Amino acid sequence: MLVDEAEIEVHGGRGGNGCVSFRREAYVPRGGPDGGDGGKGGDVILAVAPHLTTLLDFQYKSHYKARNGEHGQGSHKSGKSGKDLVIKVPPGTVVYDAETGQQVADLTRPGQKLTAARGGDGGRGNARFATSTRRTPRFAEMGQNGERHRLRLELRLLADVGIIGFPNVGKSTLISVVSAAKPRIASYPFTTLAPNLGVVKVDDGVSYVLADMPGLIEGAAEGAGLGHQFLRHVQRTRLVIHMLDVAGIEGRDPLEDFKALNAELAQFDARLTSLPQIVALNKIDLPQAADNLERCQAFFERERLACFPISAATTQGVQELMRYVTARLLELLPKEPYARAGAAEKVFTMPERPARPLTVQKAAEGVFIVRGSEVEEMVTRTNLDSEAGVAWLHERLEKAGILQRLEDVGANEGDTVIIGDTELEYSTQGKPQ
Ligand SMILES: Nc1nc2c(ncn2[C@@H]2O[C@H](COP(=O)(O)OP(=O)(O)OP(=O)(O)O)[C@@H](O)[C@H]2O)c(=O)[nH]1
Ligand SMILES: [Mg+2]
Repeated sequence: MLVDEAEIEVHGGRGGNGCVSFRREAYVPRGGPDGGDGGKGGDVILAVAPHLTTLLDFQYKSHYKARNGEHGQGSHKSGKSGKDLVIKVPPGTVVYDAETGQQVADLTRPGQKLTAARGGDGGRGNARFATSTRRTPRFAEMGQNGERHRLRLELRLLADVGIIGFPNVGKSTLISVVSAAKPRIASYPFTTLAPNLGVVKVDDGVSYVLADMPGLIEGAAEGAGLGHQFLRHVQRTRLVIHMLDVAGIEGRDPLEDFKALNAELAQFDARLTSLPQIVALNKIDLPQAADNLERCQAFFERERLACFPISAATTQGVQELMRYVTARLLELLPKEPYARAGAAEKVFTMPERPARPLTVQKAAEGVFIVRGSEVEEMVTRTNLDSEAGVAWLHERLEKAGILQRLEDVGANEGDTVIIGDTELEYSTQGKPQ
């Protein structure tokens, strides 16, 4: 079964921590700071792999994390960057941010990529914090957390032509006679559970992809039957062969089917109604077909729609149908050379999340809550186990005016201040470094 939807979580690697270190040399009692920077965390990247056709792998593994950056070391040695994690996806994968629902990438061609979760920056080593007034910084910056995103992947097959129709009208039979595809064919409805792709070869070396869709029924746009989840594959096609069982062997009327199915397409996505349709009146080998054939042909003539009486089973009329389909398709194809490979490389990136503004609030007696992207980042990049680290944080909170804001809302020495996930003690006195 073709798996065409998946949800995954991607997590960029954490940046390595900066290092606190001082040069040690014989006869030099107090060397200068020489702690190196941490390495950058690896990115998680989605890349198109042309040989893949399903999202099946994501059923078994849904969490992906790139490698962390290595910590910096003494003697100004930087940590190594974490390796990127490349996840391969089939061409036709549309990626959404699962939290916002926003489409972030449409990965159709080899060479296209999405940087799905950036790795965090490495922390700066203490050598970077030396100034004329602070010769021996005993703190360094911690690595930044990697980005984390939940993504929804949706596979939309890249077929040029789709065959649509009610169950059992003969769609799979047609693809089996015009391409090398070998779908299951049976005399009961809903035989096709997932689209089958077949390549149709045209005389002069051109070929195109034909997709046999699972049977659609009324209510499909709302989820009835099996067809609903496959309607989106129709969105990708350039034209559709709308197949009718003109023998009406299921006891249905072919023209009623035609109208009902188009109503479903319109309801699912209004743009689908603008796709060119070519009608195939199938099963003309059966005697009952004669009753409907003339009526149907007259109807489509009035509608100015090309229609072809065929028998997919005996292949009568199939060649004429496919010749016409090919000719229409070639008209519709973009003028650029018809080749999917070698197309321009493109790297998609995740949209920036808006920075959360600074807020400083009194939550309860003696408890204050500070929020905001920038201030929370300050805290996560501080080594709170180190006294010098805490003093450095204090210095930055003061510079950013946050201590003043806390005082304004009534914070007193010794009160609790919660910044992001971290609980701190309010103090107006910075500690010596
Ligand atoms: N007599 C006759 N039978 C046909 C013709 N085309 C298909 N059939 C038969 O109709 C039945 C359904 O054919 P399929 O090709 O499986 O139909 P489908 O539209 O793919 O059906 P779903 O996958 O269920 O939507 C099978 O028993 C076929 O042998 C035809 O031209 N003439
Ligand atoms: Mg079928």
